[in-house]
Amino acid sequence: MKKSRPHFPKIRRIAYEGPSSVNPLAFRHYNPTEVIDGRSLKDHLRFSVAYWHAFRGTGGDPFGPGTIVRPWEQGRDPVSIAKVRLDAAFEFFQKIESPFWCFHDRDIAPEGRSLAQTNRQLDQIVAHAKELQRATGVKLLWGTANLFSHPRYMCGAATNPDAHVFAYAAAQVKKALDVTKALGGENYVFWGGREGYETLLNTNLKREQAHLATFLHLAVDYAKSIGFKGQFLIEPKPREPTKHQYDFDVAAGIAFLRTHGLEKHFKFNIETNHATLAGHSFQHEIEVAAAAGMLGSIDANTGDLLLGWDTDQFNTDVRELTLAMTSILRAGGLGTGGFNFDAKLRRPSTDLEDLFHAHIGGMDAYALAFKLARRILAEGKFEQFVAARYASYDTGYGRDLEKGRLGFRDLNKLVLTKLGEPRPRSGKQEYLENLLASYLNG
Ligand code: XUL
Ligand code: CO
Repeated sequence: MKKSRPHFPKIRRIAYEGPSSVNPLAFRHYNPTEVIDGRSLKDHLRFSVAYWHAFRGTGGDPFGPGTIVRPWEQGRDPVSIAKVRLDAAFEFFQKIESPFWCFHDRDIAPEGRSLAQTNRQLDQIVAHAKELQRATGVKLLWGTANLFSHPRYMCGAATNPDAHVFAYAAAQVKKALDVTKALGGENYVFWGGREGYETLLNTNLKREQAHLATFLHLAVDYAKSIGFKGQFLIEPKPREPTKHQYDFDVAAGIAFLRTHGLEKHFKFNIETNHATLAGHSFQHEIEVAAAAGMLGSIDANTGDLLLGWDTDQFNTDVRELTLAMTSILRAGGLGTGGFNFDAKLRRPSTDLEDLFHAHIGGMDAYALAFKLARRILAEGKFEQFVAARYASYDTGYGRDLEKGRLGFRDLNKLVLTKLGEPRPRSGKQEYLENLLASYLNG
């Protein structure tokens, strides 16, 4: 492959310099080659760059257009620009030590005048991406289809009241699955962009949910028919863009999947900012998915406590990430998933270098959280505390109860003849919070 001029000429591959480094363009905690339990940190963490934010984000918001202008965004032919943009992206993936990337079909290639033309353009870009993946070793964590930007999807894709739009969305996802398979994607994500409603005055909720289930069944069937082995993931979000989205949170997602016989085929891609928009903590969503054996992958970002929307910021909150990591590690990790930085630069962060600062901060915070969580789990103090708290279910009538051997009559008799009044026991939250702080603060 022809070597072109670098797009980030002033920035070298980011090196690990250790916790005492003051170099803002170095890692302090993420050492990709560090081996832990026989696996490199790169393989443990499986970081991924989100193409839509890192390479299509311009800083635009509802009050004004983009502010971020990249030097490679030049020329008239959108397909040629898309190719150069991809070159810049792969240079970035390598320099930031990200082993994976993620994209929507429409992020990487422009829409044409017809679906056929759009697909041809996509094929050209995918051929280029395949070559870049081969040359750099960077892999595809997941692919997805953008079923929310184009006006045709203003009332949803799979949940659109017009069957014509459903059909179009199906054709688009068919192609996105072909493309994800061609690039060796390890997962495929459904985020329900506009799969929800603005008002019940014009909505048949039951029918829309049934259509969404049909759509997902068709995707599963098609994937099987082409031999796509990647994991399907649902990414819940409660609102924005629609007022009410059907995949509100992980619990709603599990109920939906089980209701429609889809639970064997899907896991969850949990996004921090989506969790908090739903009124949950990041760790809560991870625990709910893990309890159902459906923890799949993470969209790594955060919101802003003072803002009520999906601000998609880079997360450097080591406390929040350490709690999340303990839950992820306890659940046995993410399998084919990873940590995808679904996060964008703030509108005034216009330097090329800012893209590096942003990802370095996120990667370092996750790497530190990973190490802290491993220590916490290895020492087992929280596990022991929790185990002791539930110990009454391990023996005697408690165990019989868990095994389903006792009914209300038996329990009533037990209390009246033997047990009497329970003795309240402290939950010791403050003690536990101090214990957590002792790990975080050294
Ligand atoms: C939107 C969001 C999406 C999905 C992929 O809030 O998170 O970018 O991750 O469609
Ligand atoms: Co996301």
